[in-house]
Order: sequence, then C-alpha cells, then structure tokens
Amino acid sequence: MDNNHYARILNEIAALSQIKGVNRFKIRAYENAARTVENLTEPIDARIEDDTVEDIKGIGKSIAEDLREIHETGTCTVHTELLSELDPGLLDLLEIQGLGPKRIKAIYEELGVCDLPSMKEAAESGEIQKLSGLGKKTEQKILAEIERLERHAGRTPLPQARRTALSIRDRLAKLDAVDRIEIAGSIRRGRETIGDIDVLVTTDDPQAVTDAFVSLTDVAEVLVSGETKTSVRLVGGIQVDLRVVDEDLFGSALHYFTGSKEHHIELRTRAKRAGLKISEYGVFKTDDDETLVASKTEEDIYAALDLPYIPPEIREGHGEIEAAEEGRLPDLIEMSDVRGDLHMHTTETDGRASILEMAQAAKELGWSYIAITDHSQAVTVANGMTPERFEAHIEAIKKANDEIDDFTILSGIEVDILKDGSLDMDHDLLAAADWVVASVHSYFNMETDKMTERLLAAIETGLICEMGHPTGRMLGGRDGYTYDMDAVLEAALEHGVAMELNGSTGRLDFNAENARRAQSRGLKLVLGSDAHSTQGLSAIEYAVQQARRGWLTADDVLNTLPVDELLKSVRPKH
Ligand code: DGT
Ligand code: CA
Ligand code: CA
Ligand code: ZN
Repeated sequence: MDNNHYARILNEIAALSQIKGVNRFKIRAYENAARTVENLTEPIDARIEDDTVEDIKGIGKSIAEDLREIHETGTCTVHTELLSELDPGLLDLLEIQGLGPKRIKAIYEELGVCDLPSMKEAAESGEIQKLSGLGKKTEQKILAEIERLERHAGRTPLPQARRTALSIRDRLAKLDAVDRIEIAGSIRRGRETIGDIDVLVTTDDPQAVTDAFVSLTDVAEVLVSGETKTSVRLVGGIQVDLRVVDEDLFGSALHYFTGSKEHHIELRTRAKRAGLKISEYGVFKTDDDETLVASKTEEDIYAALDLPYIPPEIREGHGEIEAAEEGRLPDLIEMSDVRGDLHMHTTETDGRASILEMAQAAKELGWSYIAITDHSQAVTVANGMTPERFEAHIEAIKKANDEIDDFTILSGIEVDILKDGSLDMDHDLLAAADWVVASVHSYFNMETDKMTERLLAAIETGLICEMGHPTGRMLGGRDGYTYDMDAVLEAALEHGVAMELNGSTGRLDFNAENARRAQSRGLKLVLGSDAHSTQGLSAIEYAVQQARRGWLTADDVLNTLPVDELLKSVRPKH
C-alpha cells in the first residue's frame, strides 16, 4: 500500500475524532503521525515488514499498532469504530474546503447534517446561516463547494491515482507469473483526474496473477472476476481493472486501453478509409480473411495506419492525428531535456531541507542548476522573509553556491503579489536576486477585472522572471482565480515573464490547456517542482507530463537552457 493511503486514514481519524470531541492530544498525535507518514521517503510497508515502524520519530506505540492493522486489512479499528459511531458521510463533508471539522461538528450536532446531500439541503434552505458563527457567506461557499465536488465526483487527482497505480504495478511485477506489466488508460495519458486505474499484464499463468491481484491488502471488494479481466475496488474507493493480454497482441491492447476514446474514434474513421479496422486485438484488413496487419507494438499500429507514433499524452482527439498526417507533430519535451528547477523552498521558510541539501539532491537528479525561492513575509503561515532576512538569504545562497561543484544555485524568491498588485519585497533586492517568481497566495476571490489589474501591475514592475502557479487552482480542490488571460499573457510576453507549469502534486498549474495557449502566443514556460523537501524535487516529472499534454517542445521551456542563456531570456529591461 502506498504511504498516502496510511496518511489518509490517520488524517480521517484526526478529523472524525474532532467531530466526536475526544481529547486534543490524541487528535494532535494523529495529525502529526499523518504528516510524518506523508513526508516519509521510504514505503511504510517496508518499515512494518521489518518491524521498525515504532522507531520513526512522531509515531508512537498505539499509532504503530494502527499502521500494522492498516497494513493487514487496509483499515483499522479506530477508524471503523469512529465511522460506525458517527456517519460515513462525514468523510465527504471533510472534502468541503474551508469548513473543517470544528464547524462540521456544529452543523452535524445542531442540524443533523451527516453527508453531502443533507448539507446541500440545509444550505439551500438557509439553515446554515442561522447557526452562530456561520453567516450567509459561509453558506454560499458551502454550496459552491458542493457544486465543485459534484463536478469532480468519482475522479481522483492524477498524482494520487498514479502513486496507487505504481504501487500496484510494482507489487504485481514481483510475481514470477508476471512477464510484462503496464499502466494504461488516463494515467498513461497524464490526464489531470482519473476515473479508474487500468493495468495490463502478460503471463502464462493468468490464475496466479488474478489470485495475487484480488489478495492485495488494499483490495476492498472484487467487482468482476473473469478469465481476462478482473476489477476490484480499493479501500480508498478507486477502481482498478486488470486485463490479461496475449503477448503478441500487447501493442494493440496497450494502444486500445490507453485511449482516449476520442483519439480512437478518429483513428477508426481513418482506418476505415484505408480498408482497415482496428480493435484491441490489432489492425485488420476488412477483406474476407480479416488479415492481421499489426498488433505487436504501438509503433506497428500507427505504421499500419501510415502514421508516425503519437505519444500517449496527446492522444486526446485535439488535432493530433491531422498533425501526424501532415508531419507536424511536435517533438515533445522529455525529462532528459530538463536542466534545472526554478521553484523550491528551504528551512528558511516552510521547506524541510537546507539550501545545500536541496542542491545536492537536485544534482543527484541530474540537474545542473536550481533557484532557491523562499516565500516573502506576506505568507505568514509559511514564515515568509522580511527584506532583512531575504538579504541575508541571498548571501547564504551565494555561499552555498561556492560549496558545490559543477552546479549553480541561483538566489531567488517566491514573492507575493499583494492585493493591489505590488510586490511584497524591496525592489532593489528583487533586482539583486537571480530569479524572481511572483505568485498570488491571498484574495483569490477578487472580481475578474480587479484580478487582471493586480497581475498586470505585478508584471509591469519589470522585476519578475516567472509567474508562479498562474491560476492558483488546487487539483481536486479549489478552482483557480479568474482574470483576462489574454491581457496577462500579452503583458507577460512584453516584459519577459515566463509562465510556470508547477508540477507540485496538489497543483499542476498552469494546466496543459493553458500552457498550450501561452505557447501559441509565443510565451515561454518554466517547469517548477515547488518542492518543500528533497523528495519534492521529483515533481518535475508531473510538470513534464503536463507540458507534453500541452504539446510543448524543449524550445518552449526555459529550464531546458544552460543557466547563462536562461537568465538572458527573462526580464529584458532589467
Ligand atoms: P478514466 O478512467 O475515466 O480516467 O479514463 P480512461 O481513458 O482510462 O477510460 P477507461 O478506463 O474507461 O478506459 C480505458 C481505455 O480503454 C479508454 O481510454 C479507451 C478504451 N476503452 C474502454 N472501453 C471502451 C469503449 O467502450 N469504447 C472505446 N472506444 N474505447 C474504450
Ligand atoms: Ca481508466
Ligand atoms: Ca477502466
Ligand atoms: Zn506558491
């Protein structure tokens, strides 16, 4: 089971305990343990298996016991008892952003609201605003949140689903019976949210694979069990389809189950015109013998249709087949094109590693430079820097830079764009820094015009290199703020500001669509991990995948450049 599953159960215990009203220390212990598990670099499974889970700082004896139980059964008694005493629907209410266990407790106790439908009803009939401490504004926010949750219903954010999928793949790959195993479906295409996980295997012992699959500890329910397809629901609620396919047909099966449906529909039309048909079993002639033309590899499938290989990330029916026909498929950016990472935090603000630790970890990933971009003082919760601290931090970064060979640490900041569009730092310090990311972290709900003015004012300072997470959306969470995107992109182009594609797992912001829009207007993009720890640096993978979904090439992305060229590509009037 992946660590997130453990963390989720612990977080839920903390929240449910708060609703139930148990003592504060216990709640705090679960919250802390959840955070510890989230930040652990190694699989908690391994620590349980070698019986060292109690040695982890922040995990006490009784929570260690819970973790062992989760390891065995997917859940634990504390969790199931809380749910049976309270109401399972409360877990959905915890998804309402900005409400929190304390207020849910009040609404639950006073109105008997115990799930999303009853919450919706109470909010629509104006019952919520009558409660003390909960006004009309909160009630409207609750309704907007429920509407958002309904929109995302049943879908899981990509990073979470992908981690779960990789964990399943890796456990099954260890079986002797498994020859080949691949994740297909929307995860392979890198879609932002995932309906279910699709896994393909080749084996000469299907029964052994199926048995092992349904016996995985995090399987809650077997939905379908057949000779070639088995579907299960995991304890977290996500469905996994496992298909056993013939080795000779692996390419056509992988292609079929990778989708998208839209891509397939267009391909089928094209195949028909050429007297061919295409299915999960291959490409066939539509003659009487139904001669098999291709099935082994995906390249073979496309070649049979007289097309170059189309990468999974752009198989969405967004013009890729036409582009392939006309030989203008973009040469999509790859991980190996990336030379550095331009957004990360250290212990100076809300990160967990030092400047040098971040640099060393980045160097190990193969980067040749990074920018250290800690927060400015407006972000008090992140211990943002005053000008004095930033000045000292720039010096500390320069010093660290001298201590690491063949690597450049750029001095930078993630400066807040304040409500009026001014930047939360002295301008001479921003000018002195190598890399300035500017981001919005407050007042997300401004009117469109006001937000546009705010961003334009920030861009027009001429001090910004990069607009950080440019819409503020949280994946499967808060929607982004709205502004006149064309006006902002135009100003960014004029002032040499790159737009970030933030790969941190909660964000993926810009999304692929906006990235493509920026690129088509001639803007450059920057990939950033927004790492708050050394492990967080690997989030660049997600940024690359979303960049590919946005049809971006290495030329569209600034951090594929050597550092000197990178610095020349932004804030030209600086
Ligand atoms: P999801 O799971 O909603 O995030 O999206 P996908 O794309 O993973 O969709 P899913 O799991 O329903 O099916 C996986 C792929 O298998 C899909 O992209 C295309 C293919 N596929 C499955 N069932 C059908 C079908 O009934 N018609 C067509 N054309 N393709 C299908
Ligand atoms: Ca799927
Ligand atoms: Ca599926
Ligand atoms: Zn930020």
